[in-house]
Amino acid sequence: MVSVVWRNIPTVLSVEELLDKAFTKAKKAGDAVADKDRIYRTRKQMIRMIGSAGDTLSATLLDWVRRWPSIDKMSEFDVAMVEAAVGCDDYRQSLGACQWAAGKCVEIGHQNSKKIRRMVNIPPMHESRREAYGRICSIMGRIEKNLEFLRDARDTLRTLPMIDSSEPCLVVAGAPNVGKSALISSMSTGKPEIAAYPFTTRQLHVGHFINRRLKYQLVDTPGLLDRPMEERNQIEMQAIAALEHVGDLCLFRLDISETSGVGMEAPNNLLDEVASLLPQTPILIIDGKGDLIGDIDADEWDAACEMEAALSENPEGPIPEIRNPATGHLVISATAPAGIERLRFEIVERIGQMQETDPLSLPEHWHVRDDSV
Ligand SMILES: Nc1nc2c(ncn2[C@@H]2O[C@H](COP(=O)(O)OP(=O)(O)O)[C@@H](O)[C@H]2O)c(=O)[nH]1
Ligand SMILES: [Mg+2]
Repeated sequence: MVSVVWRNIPTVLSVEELLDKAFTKAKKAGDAVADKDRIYRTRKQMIRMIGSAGDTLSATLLDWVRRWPSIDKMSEFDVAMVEAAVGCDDYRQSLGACQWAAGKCVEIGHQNSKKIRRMVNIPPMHESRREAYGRICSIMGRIEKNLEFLRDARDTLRTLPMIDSSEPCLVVAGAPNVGKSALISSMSTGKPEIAAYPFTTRQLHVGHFINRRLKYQLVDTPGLLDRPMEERNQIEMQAIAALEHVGDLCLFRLDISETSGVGMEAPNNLLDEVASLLPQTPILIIDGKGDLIGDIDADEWDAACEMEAALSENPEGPIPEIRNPATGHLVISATAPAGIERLRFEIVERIGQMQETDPLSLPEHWHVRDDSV
């Protein structure tokens, strides 16, 4: 299952633009015909024009059908995103309409060319060409709504998060303002991409880091896991179910510093809720904003920050581990930064253990040579 690169879906022209492109090309094809005999010349010209218009339209439409990702080949996560963003039925139907129109345009070309081939007078040839153009226009008129749908869908789909379900994926959850996005930024190679879930106006971050050739993806969940159950609609629940399948591990960020203004009770309720929404995903609880936690010994904290800073010079150096004496959770700070490398280490270990269940099994796409044949 390959993840969809939403940015690569091609632009879809409007019916008017598409017809303009096809008829302009057809006119050029007709003009290029040379023959001394007027009847021969006209016949050839008309046949060329019809053929060229039909072929241009059908090739363009089929190219879109081929390049727009097929729902049947998408991961569960991508299907849930398409369903929530634009609706899978309309998506399928619109591409199906393009396919149908492509076939029709070629068919019209063939039918009218056949007629023109048998004609001996010039005026009916022109008439038949005009008729073919009229039929083509009417076919295209019938898919106008579908093309409009695809044009709008493209704008929406391009903002969706891209997650490769064959690589590890970490879902970052926690209350608003707890520092989820900051965590993703501090763990990611390069700048995280900004994406959007279809049901929230808040932007989400998608980052990744590479460890031993595995790409660990980190996804934010704004507005998805941090809202009360009763406010969620069915589409959102589907997306959460998809996160459950794509997420190997959930990083739950607790904000136990005083800054977020909520007591411990609210985040604990949220943690229970996240655990019930993602029943099969192991949850790693981390205490965020470590720089603001009073319980941690200041000297120990400073030493950890120094060790963490030294890692950028010497990646093989010791990785500091800070735990909150009050909770026992790993402590991190995106601003210091501190605890980030320990968290990374922990993630890689955990995911490694999960994948070790059958050491003889090869990843899905690996080829096994069978020497017995
Ligand atoms: N002091 C401190 N502030 C942080 C830390 N992580 C995030 N913040 C701040 O907390 C605020 C919310 O962070 P953000 O990542 O946007 O939270 P999100 O809503 O969970 O994505 C921002 O102003 C961050 O600068 C941290 O480790 N320490
Ligand atoms: Mg955020």
